[in-house]
Parts: sequence; C-alpha cells; structure tokens
Amino acid sequence: MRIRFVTSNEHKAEEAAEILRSGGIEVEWVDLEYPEIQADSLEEVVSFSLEWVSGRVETPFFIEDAGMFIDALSGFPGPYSSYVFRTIGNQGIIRLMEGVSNRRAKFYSVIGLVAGRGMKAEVMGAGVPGRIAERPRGIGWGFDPIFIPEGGGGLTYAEMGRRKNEISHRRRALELLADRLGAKIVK
Ligand code: ITT
Repeated sequence: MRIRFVTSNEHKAEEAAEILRSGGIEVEWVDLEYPEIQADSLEEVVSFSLEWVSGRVETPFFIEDAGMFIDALSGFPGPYSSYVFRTIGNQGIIRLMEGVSNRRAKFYSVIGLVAGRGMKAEVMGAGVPGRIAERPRGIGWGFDPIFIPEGGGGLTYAEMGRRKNEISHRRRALELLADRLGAKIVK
C-alpha cells in the first residue's frame, strides 16, 4: 500500500520511508509545513495539526511530531524541541546539563493518521528511553549527536547510522502505524 507522510523535515521523511518499506508500505513525501500550536503534550499538537492538514492533503496520510524530554529539566524541551534546536541547539542543551548527574531522557514520537476520506483521525505514540551525552558525538541531524538510546550499545543516535532506524522512537511509533494498517515491519 501507499501512504502520504506530511512533513517539512526531509530526515524524518527518509527515515519513515526506509522503516515502512520493510513492511511493504510505500511512503509518498508531502513537503508541507503546517501550523503547530503550543501545548504541553505532543498528542495535543498533533491533534490540532491533523485538523489543518485534513482537507488539504488526500488520504491516506499521516503526520508525526517528535520531541526529546529531559528528566532533570522537567521534560524540557519536549513539545518545544524544534524551537529549542533552532535557538540554543545541541551545545545549549549540553551547557544546561553541565554538572547534572541525572542525564535520563526520552525521545517520543506521536503519529496522527487519517486512513481514509471522512474517517476519524487516529493518534498513536511511542518512545525510547535514554540519556544525554556529555558532549555531541557522531554526525547526524537534530538531537541525534547528543541522545544515547537504551539498547544502542552506548552509542548516540548519530553514531549508530542506519541502525538508529531499528530501535528509534520513530521506528516504534511507525510499528504502531504499520500494525494499524495491517502490515508488519520486519527489518
Ligand atoms: P515537521 O513538524 O514539519 O514534521 P519538524 O522538524 O518540526 O518537522 P518535529 O516537530 O517532529 O519536526 O521535531 C522537532 C525537532 O526535534 C526537530 O526539528 C529536531 O530538531 C528534533 N528531532 C525530532 N526527531 C528527531 C530525531 O529522530 N533525531 C534527532 N532530532 C530529532
């Protein structure tokens, strides 16, 4: 089957295409920027955005909103991850975490799906626990150089290369999506 993925982020589009391909789902990237409200949860952000995208993009389509939640910073940057990355970036996060011994964090991904014309929007989410590195390591996009996922052998997402897609927050959320669509990601 074929499904549209509406995102202005080419890295996300590429990752989703690779992950879903192994479930026999072909992704068509719709490079469209949509409004995102300020809210405390990714689910709220996604629900609002889905309303806006519905009617502008043909079904079936999905959107995805991701965020990194740092325990010692009470979940910051969370739903504000995009703004925080654009402003203080990885160096800013590392500075905020200087001298902080609790480095636990979580990357979370929420998908909003409209499976067919006139169908109700569905929202699903999944996350990966991990920790914030002492310094950026590896070459990758966004927070990849500073996030060390559990189960990744102590490497940052950026150091894992393609292996990121086997364990990432996005992978886990896309597994829920595939399941909903009656497919199974095998790789
Ligand atoms: P769209 O909303 O158009 O899909 P976006 O770049 O705004 O694109 P998000 O709101 O989902 O995407 O992500 C917020 C930011 O969090 C994003 O800009 C990155 O800086 C960071 N981010 C999200 N997923 C990531 C990942 O897998 N690895 C590293 N950083 C990530």
